[in-house]
Amino acid sequence: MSVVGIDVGFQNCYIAVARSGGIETIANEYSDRCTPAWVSLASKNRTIGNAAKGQIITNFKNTVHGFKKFHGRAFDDPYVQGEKPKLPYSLHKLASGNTGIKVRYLDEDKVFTIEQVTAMLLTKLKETSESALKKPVVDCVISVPSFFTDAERRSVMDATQIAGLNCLRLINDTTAVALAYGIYKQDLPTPEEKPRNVVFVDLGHSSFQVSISAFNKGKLKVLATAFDPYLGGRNFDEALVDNFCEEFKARYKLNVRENPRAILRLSQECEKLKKLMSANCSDLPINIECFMNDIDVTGKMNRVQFEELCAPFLMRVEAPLKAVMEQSKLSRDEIYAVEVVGGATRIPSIKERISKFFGKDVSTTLNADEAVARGCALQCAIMSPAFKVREFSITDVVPFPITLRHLLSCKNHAAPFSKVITFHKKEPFDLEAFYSLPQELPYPDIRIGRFSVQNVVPQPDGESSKVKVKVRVNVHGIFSVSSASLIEKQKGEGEDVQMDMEPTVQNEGRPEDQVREIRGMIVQDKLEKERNDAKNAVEEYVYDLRDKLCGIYEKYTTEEDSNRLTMMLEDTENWLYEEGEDQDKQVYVDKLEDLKVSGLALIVLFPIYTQDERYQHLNTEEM
Ligand code: ATP
Ligand code: K
Ligand code: MG
Repeated sequence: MSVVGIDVGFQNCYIAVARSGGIETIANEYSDRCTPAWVSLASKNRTIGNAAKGQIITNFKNTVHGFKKFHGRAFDDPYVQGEKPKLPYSLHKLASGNTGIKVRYLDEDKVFTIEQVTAMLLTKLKETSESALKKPVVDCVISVPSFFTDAERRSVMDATQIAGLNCLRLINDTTAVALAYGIYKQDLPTPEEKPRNVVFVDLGHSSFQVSISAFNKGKLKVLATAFDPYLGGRNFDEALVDNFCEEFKARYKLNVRENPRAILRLSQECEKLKKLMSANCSDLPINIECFMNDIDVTGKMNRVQFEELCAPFLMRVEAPLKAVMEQSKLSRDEIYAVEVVGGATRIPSIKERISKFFGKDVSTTLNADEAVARGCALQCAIMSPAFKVREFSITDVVPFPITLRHLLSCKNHAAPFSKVITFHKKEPFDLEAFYSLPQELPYPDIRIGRFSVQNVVPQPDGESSKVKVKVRVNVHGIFSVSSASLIEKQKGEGEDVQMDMEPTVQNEGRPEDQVREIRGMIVQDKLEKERNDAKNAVEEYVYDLRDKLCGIYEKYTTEEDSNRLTMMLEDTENWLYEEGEDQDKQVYVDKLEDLKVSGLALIVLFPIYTQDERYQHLNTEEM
């Protein structure tokens, strides 16, 4: 069993695994511990992560990023509609009403569901963990924002299934951080003592999350969560982009907004500038060569100007802090520490505001980028029978009240939980669950799901039967009707008989077809890689033999033969750029064979050897 924790960020993904030495954040094939949440589709293959991010300028229409919050969202949702004009790729309304992504892949127009796109990203993260652990990875724990609702969580679970992962738990970002904070603390209060209350703040690229957890030895209880689902580092980048778009319009007469490539380059530069400004107060330059219409642009900004520009966003930091404190009913002096994580908490004025609100310095004892992934891996380790880690119990909250005919859970109801509700019915019936307070949700869709309770019959005397329905919010934070039973009254003194029934869930299509499609894409990527490798082998052979002709082979070759060989290599090279640019794998394999076997090389080189020896010699390419 694998012990893997994955932080799937809006921008950055991190993986932590359990090895004998403990929990470790691992690096991908670029020796980078951060894998960008990017997927790029192309005419031959897909690239994912760092390689996909590298495609953004050349293949921007088919390079997908910033999709995390499309999970579970209707295409008509205001958030989706608001994002649409900002994206270099196209969104598409699916038959279900959900948001899909439209790209060109294998020279065809294709629409992928968000679950598939996230599954592509997850398969990459799965591979990275498999090469680190040197064994198959299936079991894992994955983080989601605490404000993700039922539909979003179900959608992420579907994505994990499509990717061939078994997600043992979807854990809230800030809860994962709380676990990473608490599990190794030796000095937590005993269960009888007053708990230690710690505030966790995570400001990522797309969202702002705050929670308060109460710690005692061996356990943590989340007391409250609050968030601004629309405040993150990206807002600061966008403010800078807006600023420079205006400036470049005035100074260079450039209409940057009309050029998606220029916008993408500017965004990248603005993000760099923003990060530099976290460490510098003085003027910092922005320079982009050949930005648009062959014009080089320059600009500058300092921290004071930046803070002025971003004042509307900075002002939004306080509300969630206030909300979480109010819900927890704690006073500020009952807060032991305020731990901040997430890349955007590195912005000095963000830290200042948090610290001013709580009247204490913020703590940065956790790794701001990796704490979520580490928490996920710890949760996975706790759930894994194969790994020894100290017991630590987590009680989370359901941030939004749920209604099922009558109110089921209040705000911040402990999670997971189960409840039994009794109905009096003569026939099968449907139950509909929804969120009670639409104004608190990040989007207007309050539906959770419809559930059918079948096989309900009246009592022998024609009266209604008592039906007990068990509902639960599971470890993933997902609501379900988990069981139903009909109570049959017995005449006289007899005990009532309980008959169990299987309630059916009526949520939309399951992801089997999508699983098949993703598997097909993985095969396609593999084939494309082999094709590319075969092409590269021809190219390498050309370079290699050319080098050797002027090197170690020189003294064995007559000038005439050498010239003929050089010509042959040049022809091959030209072929690679023209006709041979885009051939099937077998064509390259044959070409290489030709070069090696029937090529002039064999006949003219090494007259001291026999034909067989020469062949062998060239094949092993040693001297
Ligand atoms: P989310 O949590 O919203 O899903 P994420 O987990 O991908 O997003 P993080 O990796 O926590 O986000 O943070 C990324 C953000 O932090 C980006 O906006 C990035 O520009 C910003 N960031 C990183 N380093 C710095 C820095 N030194 N100064 C300012 N911002 C920074
Ligand atoms: K992250
Ligand atoms: Mg994050």
